[in-house]
Amino acid sequence: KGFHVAVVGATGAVGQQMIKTLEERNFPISKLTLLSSSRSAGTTAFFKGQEITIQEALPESFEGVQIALFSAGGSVSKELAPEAVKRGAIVVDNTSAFRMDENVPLVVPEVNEEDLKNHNGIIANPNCSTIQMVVALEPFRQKFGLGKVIVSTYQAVSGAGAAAVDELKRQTKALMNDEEVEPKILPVKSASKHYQIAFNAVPQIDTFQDNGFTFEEMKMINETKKIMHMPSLQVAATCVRLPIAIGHSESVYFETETAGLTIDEAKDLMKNAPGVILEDDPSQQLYPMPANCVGKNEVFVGRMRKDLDYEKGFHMWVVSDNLLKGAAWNSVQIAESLVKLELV
Ligand code: 11C
Repeated sequence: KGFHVAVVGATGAVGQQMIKTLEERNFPISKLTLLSSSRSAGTTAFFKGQEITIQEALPESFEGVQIALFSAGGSVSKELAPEAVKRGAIVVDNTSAFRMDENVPLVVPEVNEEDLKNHNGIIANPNCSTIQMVVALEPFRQKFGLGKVIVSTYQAVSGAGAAAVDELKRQTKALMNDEEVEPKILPVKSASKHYQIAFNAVPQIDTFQDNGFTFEEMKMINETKKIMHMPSLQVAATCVRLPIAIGHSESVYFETETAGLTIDEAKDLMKNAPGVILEDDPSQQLYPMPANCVGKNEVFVGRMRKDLDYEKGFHMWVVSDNLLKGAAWNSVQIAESLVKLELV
């Protein structure tokens, strides 16, 4: 027994990881339909040794599909996710198209799997930088409550797509050879100015909002509140792009609501937290780094410290593969939860 699953955006950086993750997890699949824009249609991808031709995503492509994983950009989701639902599919959408829609659960299974029970056909997968942070914060929220969260991110270029990774590689090579480079994609493809990412740090991810925060920062703020069911949680974010291909890192400061948590207990909480691997031993120079998290599904936590001035304040360093837990794995994990909860 298995399900008819579709992957929309099958040729993209996340779509490819979705196909790989479905295979690695041995997700129960009776048929896999791979869909893309007309531009990439006709190319092929392998699933369990079988070559599958990628077809153009059209409304009728979803006839008979039970689970559709979308990662082809917000406009594709807005147009085609309702068409898939109309034809009986449950959609897990990796874009920001429906995340803040109150009829759409925004789910990280380690945090709010139960919200899946309220779905109306579409389930949203949060932004990558939000996902890894809430996985690490949730055990603290459960036991001691959360008062405030302040995060600064160190994000990889693959978050901006495969073309941004190419740009980083080409720029790095060119600069090493003292050649001129013209940035074309980062920080935001559609923006009027583009900046060098090689050997640089760019404090802009996505477009600026009227309040001075970027859209990426507002995603971290609003999505965290929704996932944790804490509309009045104080959250602030500063999101920065670094010349790293894969793996987002975050410096997270948080305050518990109740006092009394010791640093040893805080580390124990992370050691036993679902989806978390604690790598924290300064005596051995052990801490998470993006280069070590590539290809892994977990969220890695280290550099845990109690704040020196505020009794309820803590600091930690949180790293994860942005294409896996941040995108493809969280989507497949949602699909696994749907099966487990008999919602599909
Ligand atoms: C980045 N976090 O690193 C973004 C990518 O809303 O799913 C993910 C965009 C999203 O650029």
